[in-house]
Amino acid sequence: MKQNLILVFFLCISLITYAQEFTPNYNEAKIPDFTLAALLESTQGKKITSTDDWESIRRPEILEIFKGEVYGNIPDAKVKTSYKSLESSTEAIDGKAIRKQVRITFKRKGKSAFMDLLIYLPKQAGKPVPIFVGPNFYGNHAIENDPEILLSNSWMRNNEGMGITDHKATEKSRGYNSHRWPVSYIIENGFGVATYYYGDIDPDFDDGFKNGIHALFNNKKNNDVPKADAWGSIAAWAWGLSRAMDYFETDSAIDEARVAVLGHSRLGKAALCAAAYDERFALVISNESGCGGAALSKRAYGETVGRINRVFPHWFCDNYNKYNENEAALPIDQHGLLALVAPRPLYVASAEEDQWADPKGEFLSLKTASIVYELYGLENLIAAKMPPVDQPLIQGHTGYHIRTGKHNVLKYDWEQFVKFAEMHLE
Ligand code: GTR
Repeated sequence: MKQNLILVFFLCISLITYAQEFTPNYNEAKIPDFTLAALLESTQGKKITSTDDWESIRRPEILEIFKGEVYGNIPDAKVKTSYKSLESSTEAIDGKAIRKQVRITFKRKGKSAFMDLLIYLPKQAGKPVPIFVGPNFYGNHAIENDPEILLSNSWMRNNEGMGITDHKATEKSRGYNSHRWPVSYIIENGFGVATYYYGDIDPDFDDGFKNGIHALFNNKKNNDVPKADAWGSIAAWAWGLSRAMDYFETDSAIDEARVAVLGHSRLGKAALCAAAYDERFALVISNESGCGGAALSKRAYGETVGRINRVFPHWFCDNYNKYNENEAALPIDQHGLLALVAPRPLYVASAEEDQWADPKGEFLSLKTASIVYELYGLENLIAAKMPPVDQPLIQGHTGYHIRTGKHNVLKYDWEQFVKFAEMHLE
């Protein structure tokens, strides 16, 4: 009897595992037929023919869908914010740059959280500079081999290669990701660059909203159970970007009207979310943001909504689970998110070997969103074909490239981002 029970138990476990096993589709012929929601038609069926109608009717409708069904709503409640300079220097990056490390502390109802913003600015600017801002994966100290960057003490995903065990960073990770952040190159081109460690705002694991910035907004009455449309981690990381923007507004060396927000992968999703929710960002760059970022979900190519929600249950709001293996029911696809960026310049980057993120789905999403740029009378990608690898396509306010290689951010990607930003922010 006991043996039979054990057998039944293992049978159940293997059935559950089998049911959850995921085989991505990489075959264009197997993509389901799908229809994308019309961007220029309201839910009531009204044709959107002017930018006024877009801004007053359709854009708010689409934004509400992303807040209610995808990334979740950021609470309205105010937090008390203060800034403290932790360190600064006018001799950074071989004397070419100013470095600032600013702690932004958030307080609410007796709880507090913080994010440390690392900023490099070109030295001889003579006027407020345009700046790139994006979150980073392994602490500010990992983005540049600069001994003065404060080593992060925040919870971190373990990474053997970087010497991160027990969720704590060590000196070994200093500068480890500098290939993703060519600070010197950015500075030489007249831009500032700022970053914060994403785990300061929300450690990247499912903790039921107990830590990071979520903790400040927990609703005790609700026994800390978030509502189905409450913000997940991506919206929290986006919130952090908006707090960086608040800081820029107080720093006279930075031109807050020329801020380019960018992110890679899950942080690319966060950058797009930030730009959709907060219109102060002047230019947006998505690097290989894939599923739940720039890519069309209804293609279900590579990573899918169901798979992302199961593996990363804390990233999106709970309502997003409705679309697991059910993309057809999505009231809007990710082209709607890109459209929310319009008319601000928008660049989407893919990599050939990053099929998991569906490069073609990222391109088609941008192309479809271009109809809103057209409404603004701006040159766009609406009639464009997907360009060959390593041949960036920039048409007015929209840009796209697919480069050779893997899921990563390389100097090549930054060269295109800087070129695009020079066209629009300089
Ligand atoms: C993957 C995830 C992707 C992407 C990536 C990353 O595991 O499936 O959606 O976000 O992580 O952020 O590196």
